[in-house]
Amino acid sequence: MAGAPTATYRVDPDGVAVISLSNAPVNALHPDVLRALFSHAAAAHADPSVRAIVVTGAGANFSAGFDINQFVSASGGGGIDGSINDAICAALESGPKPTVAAVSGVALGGGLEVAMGCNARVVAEGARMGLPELQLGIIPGFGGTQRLPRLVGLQKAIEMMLTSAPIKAEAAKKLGLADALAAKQHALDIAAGKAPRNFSLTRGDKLEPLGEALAVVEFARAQAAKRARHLKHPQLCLDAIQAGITDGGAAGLKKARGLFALLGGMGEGECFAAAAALDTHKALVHIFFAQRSTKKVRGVTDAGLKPRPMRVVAVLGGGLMGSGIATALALAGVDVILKEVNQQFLDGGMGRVKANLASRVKKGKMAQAAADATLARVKGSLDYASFGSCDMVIEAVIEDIPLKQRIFADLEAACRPDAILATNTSTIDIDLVGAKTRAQDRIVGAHFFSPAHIMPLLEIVRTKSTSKQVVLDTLALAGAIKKTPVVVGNCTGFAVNRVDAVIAGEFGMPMGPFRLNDLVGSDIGLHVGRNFVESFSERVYVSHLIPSLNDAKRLGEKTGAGFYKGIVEKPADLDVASVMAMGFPPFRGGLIFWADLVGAPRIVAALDALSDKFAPAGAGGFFKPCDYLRSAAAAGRKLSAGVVASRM
Ligand code: 3H9
Repeated sequence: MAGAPTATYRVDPDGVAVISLSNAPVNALHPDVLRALFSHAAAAHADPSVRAIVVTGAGANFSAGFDINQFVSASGGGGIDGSINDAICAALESGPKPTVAAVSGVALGGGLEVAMGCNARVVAEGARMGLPELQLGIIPGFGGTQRLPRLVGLQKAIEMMLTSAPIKAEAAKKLGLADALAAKQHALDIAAGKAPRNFSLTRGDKLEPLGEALAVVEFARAQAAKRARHLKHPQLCLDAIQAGITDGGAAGLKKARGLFALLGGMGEGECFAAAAALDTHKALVHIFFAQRSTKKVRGVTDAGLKPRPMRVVAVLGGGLMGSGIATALALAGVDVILKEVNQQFLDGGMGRVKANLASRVKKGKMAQAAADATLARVKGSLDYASFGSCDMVIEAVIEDIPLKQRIFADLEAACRPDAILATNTSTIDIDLVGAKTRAQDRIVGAHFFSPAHIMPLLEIVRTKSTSKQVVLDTLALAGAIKKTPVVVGNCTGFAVNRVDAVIAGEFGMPMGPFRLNDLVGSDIGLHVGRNFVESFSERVYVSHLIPSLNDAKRLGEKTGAGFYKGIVEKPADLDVASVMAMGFPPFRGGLIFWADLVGAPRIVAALDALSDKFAPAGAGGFFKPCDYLRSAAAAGRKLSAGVVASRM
């Protein structure tokens, strides 16, 4: 179990006091960590045996910044009084002893700001440093808006803040954000006057002359407004930077200061507090935690199981989807077998993988040698001969039920009994795909979004029979190939929604066929369908879906589930899916979060008005609010309070 958030302290025989930020896993700056940091620094300054101070992080990371949980919980500053920024100046920047930050892993947000408060930074290979606060809808609040421009120059600093992108150790050294290689020696060199002691709040050598600097800020303002005209917090960040340029670092710092205003304390912090008060901040913090929560699935990730390594994965089908999936796997170091039905299709698939990699090289995302090594991981195949080596197979052929069923039966014969058999189908019931397979527990949906090597979401669709181990393994694979997983129940969700939307919304029918089926009931549909098949067999084909819905007792609204139901484990999963697959703006927090901000009554009123306008006869059609929305509005209940309940 992780220990309580704190900072540890020791004084080494060479006279260097080492303060280590300690809050696993990423040394987030919980108020208790900050309190301990400042109190140890004060002790070190007061101790005559201490010649210099090194601030570092316990474990692999320096610090990932201020503890984001504090923005969610109202527990506030934990009793800290005074200003963090004043404390950084007094304890780290301008105290009697020189301070050096020893950075490894990540120094992000408040973590980098603490490091910049020190008189020098020593950065380990592979470290990443950045100010990603804008991604959370706030601005750097521990002096980053003032110190970063003075350390790396205004243009680079603005770019780092507005894009939230971290830079690597090598770039930090080139830019002047990192100073030297060995933290202790550097601290002692500063103490002995052999190396300069820099005060990043007041130095000005990297800043452009005033007129030029203001022009840079103006340009950045226009760019930020063009990129996202809805967003106010990038402008607030630029306000704070501008104040530092016109009035000096100390004055700018005051303007950027805001922790205590946010946490109910005493600071001024106009810009920070203004950003923190916006819904954008709440939405982005929600998405931060929601994305991480999708990796935790009750009954699976807490079941004491360990994910099995996925070293060899076969992909069936080298079309757009299959080649994208193969690319994503190979990029993560997985050995891939790409199978096609003939040489021409196989050449096409391999060509697409090659083109995907070439595009990354062209964009500067990877070197040619790395692309060649990645391509070498993908082996083409026209048969199942090598499938005995596979840990997993992902089928990505055309949406044809009999074809998929045949393939899954073949896979059962060709693969090891413990290999996972996954389908990338987006429209077909997974139970149907695997209907002719004996080992139902190893069948799972792995639904990628096109282009599969770029889109960040992976829907993991589990059936009633999919084993926990298989879900866990697929979750781990998602992590390895850098996808955000969302585990959903077996249904035809998004695709069904789209079909209904097109037919009802665009074509003008009052209701899409799937919603209509749920309203009438699958049992009625089955009965009517059989009659049709008997009477008009030359015109009507036998439905595979309706009988299986009946078998699963998914009769529609009368049993609470038909084509539609709540299919996710928690509302945040829908938020993540809407952001990562549908392009829903993250600064609105995802579909359900946003709907709760707006409120069910307002949404119902708007939908009713649209229904009246476009379906005055009363049918309501596409715009008619569903019963769930209407009942939430009537009861004053949040939508997120009820979007759970996979009844699998
Ligand atoms: C800030 O600093 C504001 C200041 O300027 C001024 C304030 C007044 N706090 O992502 P992972 C947790 S704002 C709390 O799965 P990875 C995370 O929730 C901050 N928790 O791992 C997860 O918990 P769990 C600015 C945090 O290796 C666990 O750590 N900083 C924080 O893929 C592992 O995270 C940022 O925006 C945090 N700051 O990526 C950086 N950071 O295991 C945000 C992480 O319970 N963090 N956790 O699900 C990141 O970008 C990534 O987490 C990081 C690791 C790159 C660090």
